[in-house]
Amino acid sequence: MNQVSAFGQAGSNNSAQEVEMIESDLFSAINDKVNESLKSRGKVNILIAGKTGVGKSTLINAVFQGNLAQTGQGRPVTTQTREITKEGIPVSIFDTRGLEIAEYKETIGGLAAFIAERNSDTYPMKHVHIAWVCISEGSRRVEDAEIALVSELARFVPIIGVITQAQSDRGFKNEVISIIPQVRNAIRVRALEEQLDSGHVIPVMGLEDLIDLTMDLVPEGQKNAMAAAQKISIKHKKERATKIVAGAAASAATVALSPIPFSDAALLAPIQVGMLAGVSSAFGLPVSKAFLYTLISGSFSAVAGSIGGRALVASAMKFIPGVGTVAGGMIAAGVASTLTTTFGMAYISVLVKLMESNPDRLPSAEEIAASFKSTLKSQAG
Ligand SMILES: Nc1nc2c(ncn2[C@@H]2O[C@H](COP(=O)(O)OP(=O)(O)O)[C@@H](O)[C@H]2O)c(=O)[nH]1
Ligand SMILES: [Mg+2]
Repeated sequence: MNQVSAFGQAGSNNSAQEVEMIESDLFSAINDKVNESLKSRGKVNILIAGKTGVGKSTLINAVFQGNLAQTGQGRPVTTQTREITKEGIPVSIFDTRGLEIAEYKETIGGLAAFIAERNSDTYPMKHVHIAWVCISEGSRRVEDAEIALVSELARFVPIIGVITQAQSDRGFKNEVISIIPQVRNAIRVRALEEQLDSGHVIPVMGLEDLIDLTMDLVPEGQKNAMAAAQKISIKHKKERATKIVAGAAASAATVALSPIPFSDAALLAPIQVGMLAGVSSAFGLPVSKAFLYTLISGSFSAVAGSIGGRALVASAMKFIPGVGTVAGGMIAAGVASTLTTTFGMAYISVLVKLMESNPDRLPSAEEIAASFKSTLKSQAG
């Protein structure tokens, strides 16, 4: 059996009672999976430290979704540190300045105490997971405050040296690494494109390298959140989402092995709904019940074809590959897993395509549903 036949079977006539059952299952699956996917995605906490004016806010806006530094909510956590957050974006930025002031030791002491406390919490989502220490290239100087900050923080958290407003290295990067060897690496970034006097425009640079290294250094439990919160690398979103699909495929195979007849549909649907929720959240989409509802009902209506009205959403359940076999009872483990993979990868390809074609904003639920619908339609033949 392939996906085509799964869709084919979906047209099989179910009694009204059966449709109702499926509908309520679908709603409870959506409810559960929205919460579950957000919970399992968690949140990543990033400290971004540097002197005022080095370009921290500009970097934050260039890297994260939602114009975070301008529009996020800030809340003081130490005298020189604000925690910036924004609803729906799974990151907390600890924006630290005050390295330029004479009493920088106080700044650093307060910050270290704050991180020490956070990172001794038993709950990993509380921890500060990584620090970006920003030094502007133009200054060509590593200050005592920066040296002191890094040596203090390196006890608690991996540190990346970020050389901001980069234009010409002339050995400064190696200097940074040799003066503060506790940094895992130093990365030269330019968060804004630059108009040179010659009229040349030099493009933004280094942000992908910064995200690659950050993805490497944050704990496994924070990688999905990091992939979701950043807007630089679709590659990382895709990689994390692919892992979620693989997990769902494995769960689907396990369910299909279950010896209880007729249980497959009921058990596979939540897995597949959960997979859609998980993939969406890895891509940084605002996962909500309404979003999933639009996605599922919208996507499957194409394939549902003749079925109209209220039965549409109910029947959506049956168009989830594998679930359509409800009438037939059990399906083979290999089939359940293959169908789940095909379905999940189709969804990922839709999101990648939409995000690549419009990198400046997130696609809406309706756009995603429409595109997913046409992809599924073409796959179903
Ligand atoms: N040309 C250029 N200007 C930058 C860059 N990053 C920051 N800036 C400018 O530097 C100034 C200070 O940046 P800001 O992000 O506010 O620094 P913060 O105090 O560290 O948050 C602003 O005028 C930014 O526009 C960059 O990569 N290139
Ligand atoms: Mg700032």
